[in-house]
Amino acid sequence: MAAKELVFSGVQPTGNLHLGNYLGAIVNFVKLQDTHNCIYCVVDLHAITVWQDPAELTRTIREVTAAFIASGIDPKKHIVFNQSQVSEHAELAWVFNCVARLGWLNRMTQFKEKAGKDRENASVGLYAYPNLMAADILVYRATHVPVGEDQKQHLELARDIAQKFNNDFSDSIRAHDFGEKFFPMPEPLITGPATRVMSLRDGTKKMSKSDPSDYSRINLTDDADSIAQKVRKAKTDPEPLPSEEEGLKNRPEADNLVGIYAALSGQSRPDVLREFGGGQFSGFKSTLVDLAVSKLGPIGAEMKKLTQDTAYVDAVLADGADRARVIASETMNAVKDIVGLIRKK
Ligand code: AQP
Repeated sequence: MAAKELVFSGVQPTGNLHLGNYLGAIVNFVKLQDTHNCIYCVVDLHAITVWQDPAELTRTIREVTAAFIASGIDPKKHIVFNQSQVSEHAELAWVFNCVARLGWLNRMTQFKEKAGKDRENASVGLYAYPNLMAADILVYRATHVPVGEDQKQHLELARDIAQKFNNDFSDSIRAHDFGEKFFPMPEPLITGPATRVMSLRDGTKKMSKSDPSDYSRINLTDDADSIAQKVRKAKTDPEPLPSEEEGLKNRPEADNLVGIYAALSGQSRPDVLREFGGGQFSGFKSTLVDLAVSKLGPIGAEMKKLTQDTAYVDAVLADGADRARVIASETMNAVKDIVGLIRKK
């Protein structure tokens, strides 16, 4: 089976979706629909690697689905579903638990950051998270994975797992007529001027759902007043904006706001600096507020509308899961044959 180009990516339903999720990932999901077959997943099994309130989890699964649709993802042309409805993700993850090496997982910086000092108390799921992520991608034998910069290391691990599986089972892969390699090497797509959106309160920290300060991020459901307040309060420095990119060095907050403006307006950073270079932040921030409200306002409004129609959202997820399962079960059957597990035929 030759690998065709296929896009897969996921977003965790773990709280407020923010501008980082939108610019780092969802905007690119939308663009790729024109050129690729795409599978976009609400990765709820990843969410429970940290305890989630059950009712809140159900709500956020629907909210992320609504964000996908409100941002312009077409669930009829492409596939949108939640991970737990396709059990092959968890099944393949187990096989990958047996392929990946402890040493590989020990190097994952996200686990170290999330587990913090109390590592003994972190869930086993949080530690094995990258193996499940590799399974998410490879159960569709996806070739391209649009993600933000923070997911680069996990993508490299998925490639290592694909390669080790292909090597460990090379004779069996050939014997079963799957060619030389069963899994493709998934390529990360980390593109655009905002692959790492930083906190509005601290330009050296990633904008994140779990930051205790709501002023650190712009949520997709924020209204115009909140967006305006957050942008006006965003940390900056006393210097005017530079006219060239070189002038953004060692100015993380300025760099972040310019990147956000560029990504929202569809311009390059040099274009933005040509327009605003030499000016004060106050003027730049006012224009940024107008831009952010005009881009995010309609998405937030549509999300609110969609989340009220739970029957519609649940039907989208069920339909997507049915279509995803067809592909995933084919891969899982092949994996069982390759590994030597007996399955019902
Ligand atoms: N700040 C960011 N800049 C650019 N891209 C980002 N992504 C997340 N934060 C940024 C990208 O969004 C996609 C979905 O992320 P996720 O929900 O799966 O997980 P996350 O990275 O754990 O999100 P958070 O906000 O950072 O959550 P916490 O606070 O729990 O750590 C991914 O493609 C990710 O790269």
